[in-house]
Amino acid sequence: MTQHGSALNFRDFVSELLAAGDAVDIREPVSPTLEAAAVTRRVYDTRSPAPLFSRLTEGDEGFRLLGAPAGLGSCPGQTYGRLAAHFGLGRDTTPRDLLEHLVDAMDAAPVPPRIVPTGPCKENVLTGDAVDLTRFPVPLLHQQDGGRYFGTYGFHVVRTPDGSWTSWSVSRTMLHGPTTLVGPAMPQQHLGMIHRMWRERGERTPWAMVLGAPPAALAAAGMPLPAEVDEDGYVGALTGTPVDVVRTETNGLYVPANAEIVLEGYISPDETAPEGPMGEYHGYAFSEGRPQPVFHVEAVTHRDRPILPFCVAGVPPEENHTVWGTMISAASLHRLRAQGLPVSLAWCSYEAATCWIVVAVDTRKLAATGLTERRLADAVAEALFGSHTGWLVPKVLLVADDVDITDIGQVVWALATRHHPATGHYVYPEAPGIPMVPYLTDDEVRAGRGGKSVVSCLLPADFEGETRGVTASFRNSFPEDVRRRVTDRWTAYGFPAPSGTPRPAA
Ligand SMILES: Cc1cc2nc3c(=O)[nH]c(=O)nc-3n(C[C@H](O)[C@H](O)[C@H](O)COP(=O)(O)O)c2cc1C
Ligand SMILES: [Mn+2]
Repeated sequence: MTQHGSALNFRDFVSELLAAGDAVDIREPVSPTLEAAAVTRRVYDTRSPAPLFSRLTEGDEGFRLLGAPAGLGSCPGQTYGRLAAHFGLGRDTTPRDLLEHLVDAMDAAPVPPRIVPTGPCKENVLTGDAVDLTRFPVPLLHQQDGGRYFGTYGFHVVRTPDGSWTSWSVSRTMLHGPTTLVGPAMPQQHLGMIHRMWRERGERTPWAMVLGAPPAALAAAGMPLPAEVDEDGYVGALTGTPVDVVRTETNGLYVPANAEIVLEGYISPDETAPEGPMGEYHGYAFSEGRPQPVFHVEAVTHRDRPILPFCVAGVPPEENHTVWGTMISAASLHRLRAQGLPVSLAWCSYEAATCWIVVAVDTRKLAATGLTERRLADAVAEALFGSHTGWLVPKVLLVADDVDITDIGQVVWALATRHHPATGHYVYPEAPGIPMVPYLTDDEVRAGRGGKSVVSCLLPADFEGETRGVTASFRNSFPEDVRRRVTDRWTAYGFPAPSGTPRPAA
């Protein structure tokens, strides 16, 4: 018996999407060389169902691919349905409810995984000469890429030498040879930190990579939880169930028992190989690859007819925005609240490609703090830019919480009408940040600092507990009886019935 449900079983997740019409089983032959990725890119752009490629022109018979595993939907009221399914939540879940769910689990006691003797991931066990990654239909994702990417929607498993901390984290891996992968392990990310601990001992880093993982586990592996926090315990708290894990064949690590594909091996202490370029989360492909650590695969285990999920990184919305951005939003919201700041929500607008986070300021609480705008901006900058989560996002927008910050239209309106260009802009040249942000100068990339800002869309009145003017909108410009009469008689006027939830008015 293996555990079930869309949060803790990838195969069930795919079945649920198919049943809901949010995935399409493609039986036409499709090439993993650019064609599958082109379909997936168009799926993101058109908000179409996720493509399950069941017949590929390369790779072993029966091996499958799933594109856009957390792409957005076009059904009104179900925009976030595929993402919500990662957590076993309803297809109509709102970003606000999802964030509160993720934040609550950060405060809950971790629920450690449960070790089980075996599971579906052991249906096929390949070791020694049988290990050959090219049996899989490894996709070429963009014509400018330096290679095929095996791991764009899977997570690394590593453990500290003293065994005290197990890390699950998402980071890309490119096919390098039949038994090797190559990919980044940035020193600020937990994969890089733990790899360094082994290197300093002169040892190989025991490593595994999990593909087609329980969707809640994948999302948690893409979440900037603090160092020394085990993502597996967070998944248990989040889903209310310990994750079933099995021991690897070769290196003593533990991996989700029902994963589609597990790669086992080690990260070489010193060997590197060129990796990239690849179209990236910010929406650009830069022209050069870089030397990165080599991952040696000594065993592969997989389910029958395995499904390899993948993300085609680039302009929004793809999984770097829908999953990574959402998980950063939750971790940042938790951090801001923990610092006692008057914050009601935080949201990495998907359209901003995880390069800004909007923070909704609770204006009723703000006035009571007595903070000036400068001191609020500094306090938010200190809370975020000094943390693992805030390292990832260079810009912070402060917006009063009369605005629904999960609605990009309202954020643009607030930015245009409330941000004062002379006084509302605070820069933090010393703040550390991810060096991948496209606009950073060479010096900033080398220093790993700068290019970070807080942009205030707060009005002076917000600091005094007052409101300036009244929003001229359906909600505020008409008395309730007129609004009700208009909505009740909508079809009688001759309009089609509004589909889904109306866009919330400010
Ligand atoms: C689809 C997806 C792809 C990602 N690709 C990378 C990547 O290639 N490199 C990287 O450092 N982080 C990548 N991330 C972000 C990390 O997973 C994230 O920052 C996470 O917090 C890292 O784990 P850690 O906090 O345990 O270090 C990706 C996230 C997602 C959801
Ligand atoms: Mn971590």
